[in-house]
Amino acid sequence: MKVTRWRSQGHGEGISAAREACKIPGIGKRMAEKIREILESGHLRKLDYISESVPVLETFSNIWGAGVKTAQMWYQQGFRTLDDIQMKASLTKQQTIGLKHYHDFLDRMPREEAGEIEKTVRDMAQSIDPSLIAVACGSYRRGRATCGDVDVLITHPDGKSHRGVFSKILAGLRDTGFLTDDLVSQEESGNQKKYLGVCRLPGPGHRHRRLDIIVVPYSEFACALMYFTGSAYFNRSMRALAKTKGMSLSEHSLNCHVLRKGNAKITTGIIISTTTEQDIFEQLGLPYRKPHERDW
Ligand code: 8GT
Ligand code: MN
Ligand code: MN
Repeated sequence: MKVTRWRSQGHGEGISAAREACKIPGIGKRMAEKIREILESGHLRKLDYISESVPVLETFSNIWGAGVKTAQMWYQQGFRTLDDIQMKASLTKQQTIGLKHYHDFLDRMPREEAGEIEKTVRDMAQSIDPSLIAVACGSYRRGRATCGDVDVLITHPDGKSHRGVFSKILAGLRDTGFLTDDLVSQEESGNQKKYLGVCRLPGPGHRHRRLDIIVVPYSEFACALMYFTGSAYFNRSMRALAKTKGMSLSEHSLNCHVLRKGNAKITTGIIISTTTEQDIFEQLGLPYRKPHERDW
């Protein structure tokens, strides 16, 4: 980055020496050093480093399973391209899958395809138990035209027959070749079970798609449905609102009489029974919002 002239904001005069810069309140030794470098060379090397690294870090952190820290580490190891990563980086199992499907995962699928994936999972679930409920949440339920992945939520209205179906559904979907890779085979959160993986619809021309499958007890269905529908921003503001009312909202339940000290919960409070999303809105004193009105 070329800097031809440096003017400090609000000080009018151009700065001619780092010594002068030091006198400006708030400018310490490090900033003064940078000013000196710019004055002497018309250039700040650190900015070159940042502007060169940003697109590379973005490319790297778009690999599923690689965060900003991993991307920075790879950059520091001298890697600059996905080929470098492929040949030289040491990858976790998830990052290997992420790299293999790099372009497929970045490509958002048309909602019609998400609908077919939802149906494939639902058909498999209902071949195991016809009463199982399976709905795609996330961006699909919010009515988006394209989806980054498919988030299928599964439950059973009798409150108990959801138990044991998680592994059966996955086994069934593996046997038909629909599931191609597992990222997280089983993540448990209380009574909820979550699978994160990769699927591909049969027939030519289909790409690999990210698929999440979550099985929950029916008593948690409404809260899970709302949580996995999102958007993440919507969820955050709903949780913040609940907090202001001495309540708490999670993917498991809506609780009241929650005692907090600062940000810390002292008591978990009492679970309010919620059968539908409407119940949650009502308990929070809000008018109902359809999924497509939660897309912000
Ligand atoms: P997408 O089309 O990019 O997949 O958009 P999405 O369907 O809205 O996002 P997602 O990553 O598939 O997550 C599904 C829902 O889970 C989100 O809408 C959001 O409401 C909820 N969710 C959170 N927190 C988190 C989180 O930390 N990670 C993920 N993956 N999902 C979260 O509220
Ligand atoms: Mn999604
Ligand atoms: Mn998801």
